[in-house]
Amino acid sequence: MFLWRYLTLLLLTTAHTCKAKKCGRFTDLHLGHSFIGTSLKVRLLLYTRHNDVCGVLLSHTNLTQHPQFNMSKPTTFVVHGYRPTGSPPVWLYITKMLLDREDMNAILVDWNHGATTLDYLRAVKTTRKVSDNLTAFIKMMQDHGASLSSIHMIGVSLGAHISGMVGANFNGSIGRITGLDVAGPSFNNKPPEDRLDPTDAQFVDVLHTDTDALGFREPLGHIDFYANGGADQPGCPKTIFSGGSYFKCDHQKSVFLFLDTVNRTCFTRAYPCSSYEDFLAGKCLNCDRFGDAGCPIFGYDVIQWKDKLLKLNQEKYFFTTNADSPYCKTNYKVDVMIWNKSERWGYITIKLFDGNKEAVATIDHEASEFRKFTETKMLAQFDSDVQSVKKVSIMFTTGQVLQPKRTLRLLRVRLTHLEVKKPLCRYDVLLQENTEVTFSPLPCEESHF
Ligand SMILES: [Ca+2]
Ligand SMILES: [Ca+2]
Repeated sequence: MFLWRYLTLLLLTTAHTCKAKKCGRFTDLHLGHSFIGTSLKVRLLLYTRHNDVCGVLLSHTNLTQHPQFNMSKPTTFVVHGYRPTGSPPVWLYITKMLLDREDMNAILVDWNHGATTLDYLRAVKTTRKVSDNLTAFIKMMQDHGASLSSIHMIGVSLGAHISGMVGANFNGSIGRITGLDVAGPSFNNKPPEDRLDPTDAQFVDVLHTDTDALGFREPLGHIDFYANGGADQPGCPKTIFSGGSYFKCDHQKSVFLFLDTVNRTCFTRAYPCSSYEDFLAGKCLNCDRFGDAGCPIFGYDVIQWKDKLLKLNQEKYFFTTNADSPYCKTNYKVDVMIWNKSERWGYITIKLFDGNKEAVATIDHEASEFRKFTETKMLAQFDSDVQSVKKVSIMFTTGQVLQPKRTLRLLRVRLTHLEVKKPLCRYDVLLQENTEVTFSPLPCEESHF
């Protein structure tokens, strides 16, 4: 809903402004161009707070004719990737979002002529030329007083490798490169000089959303986020019968997840872990190495963790999301102790209520094991945040339909919001399989044990 309102507003404003003066627009091509193939043309569209919806087509030779291009402000380049159909990316409003967030020069790098071809390898070959073009442009910016540290390049797919090549041309002096589902095909297993890597900028942050198809598998930056494990995204089609979106949905999700952090819709902490399975099992919730700041927040603001991250080894960071915006989940640590004589295996669904709102988490990535007087620790990821929890409901299921229904006798259940950290407890709860039990949570008293 929010996205559509944003787009409509943007279209109306653009239409209005463009009547008054000519706005530079992203090149719109079609499938015919893709069949024939296109030769490279790099167009740079500048947006600032004076012209946040009407792009100015920048000259590659003379910057003095663009008074709104202020070199004392930070500059963010947004670089797209392969465009097999020739159409403009759907996320072009990113420049407006960046400007709403920060006073800067936001430059959309339009290399649609070059990216539009049925031959992916041809587009890959073109990336080096795009990076040379941008390198020459940034050198010209330097001549006009811009500092490399104040440059941020946001690269999508092939655009991330282009950003990496530009960064390498400046020996890693560019301030920051953000790679959004960095292209995998023909780059996986390539040496660092032929792809994005941590030496390409002072800080390199990377988001992986489609490691099993279009995205890059291994870590490439100072921090690498693997959303929902990095391979497949919730809300994206699982079969080819869903048409074209099957191919690009996971890949494109990287941009939407990032945008939610630019406009502060989302606040998602990511946890370093050796595998997604261990993360889901709640084994990687320790953030001590980051001190008071806690584990890094995914997205635009991760730059605040730069100094700490530069001292650490490359590692995978995990978080999960909802299928739609707002994508953030709310994480709780759940500790359960039972007093059944024999062990139980099963799945837990928890709901939190504040009187109006309800949040749900199902812990079903694998069956949890419950043993007498032994604490079972789980990670519960709720689809929304409930500020003041008045009621909690829990349901236990084994997933087995043929065996008699089981019971789970909880000696104690403890829920700890990972941000708020004030635990909620309940003692002596009897769960009948597949039957929801609702109760009011109590403050936890360690004296019970
Ligand atoms: Ca590199
Ligand atoms: Ca995938």
